Amino acid sequence: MKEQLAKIKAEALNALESTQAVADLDALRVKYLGKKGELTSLLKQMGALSPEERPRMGALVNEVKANLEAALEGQAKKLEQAAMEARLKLEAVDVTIPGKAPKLGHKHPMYLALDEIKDIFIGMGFTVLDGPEIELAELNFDRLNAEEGHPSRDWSDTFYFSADEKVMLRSQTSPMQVRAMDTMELPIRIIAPGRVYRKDEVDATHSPMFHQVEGMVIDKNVTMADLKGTLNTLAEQLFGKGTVTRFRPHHFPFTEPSCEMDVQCHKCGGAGCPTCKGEGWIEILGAGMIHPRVLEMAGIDPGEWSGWAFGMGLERTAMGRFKISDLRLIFENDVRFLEQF
Ligand code: 2NM
Repeated sequence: MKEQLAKIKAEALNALESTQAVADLDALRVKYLGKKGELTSLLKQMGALSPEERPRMGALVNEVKANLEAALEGQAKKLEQAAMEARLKLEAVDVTIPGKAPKLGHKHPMYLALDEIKDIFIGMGFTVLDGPEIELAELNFDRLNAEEGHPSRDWSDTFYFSADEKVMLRSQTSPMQVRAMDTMELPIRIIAPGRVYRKDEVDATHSPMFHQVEGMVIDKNVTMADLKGTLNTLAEQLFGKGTVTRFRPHHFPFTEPSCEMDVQCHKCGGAGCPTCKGEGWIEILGAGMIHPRVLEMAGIDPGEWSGWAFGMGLERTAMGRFKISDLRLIFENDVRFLEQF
């Protein structure tokens, strides 16, 4: 029986040492110390011993039991610690790994084009004005010499808010020029960039919302020469030194005389190519000397003051400069498109 006890002890300690997980320990506990375990069955055989041997054997079995319990506990601690160490290693945060750089956004191509034009005019002493997109038809049309019945006022071209056609989405930024004439001290040098709205069907070159930059100068002795000088400077700064321009007669209700400015095609130098659609010239903007009636309606004496004004569409200029073939790309805001600028 003694030998049996020694054998159980050796076996148990051996098995214990090679356990890898806490769960294995529970199995060993059941196997050796459980109700049907090997030590228990040994105790059950003690009836066969003499009364003198029984207590000594009992003490020996209890000693082995205590030894095994202590060994189980020790191994449990060891395994737990190993598991903890493994977990700590696994979950360790390496603070020396470089961080993920945040993805920075950037300006939309529309605003790159706009900021460039703003900078050019600010450099020439102009002030940039911002104003409402919901506008009075009075400021958008009447005060700009486009009276009742003017074709641009037709409801099929204009987003009115009600049948009386008094309030609308501005179709141009020129109402800002009227607001400037009403509120600012003369002389005035301003540009008014922003969104404008017209009832156009969407296609590669049209959108019911687009961007304009308009501008105006009112001072004493302002002439067409100032208009040409300033707009030639704009063309050179946008398209490069030596850019050739031409001014063609045109008609606008709010200017007299009126003109359109073309720049000679920078691609073919005027010979005609796909960029300029074989024309040799690319239309950039409309302009003119402010109509005396427009000045009068603002309470400005056209005998004392004169001025010039211009208006240009931003999308068309940006499309030419950034080689964008379809206007819709500008407004879809697909990042794969926007990332190219
Ligand atoms: C254009 C073309 C020509 C223009 C005129 C005025 C104002 F208010 F001073 F009379 N603002 N903008 C103007 C002149 C706009 O757009 C093609």
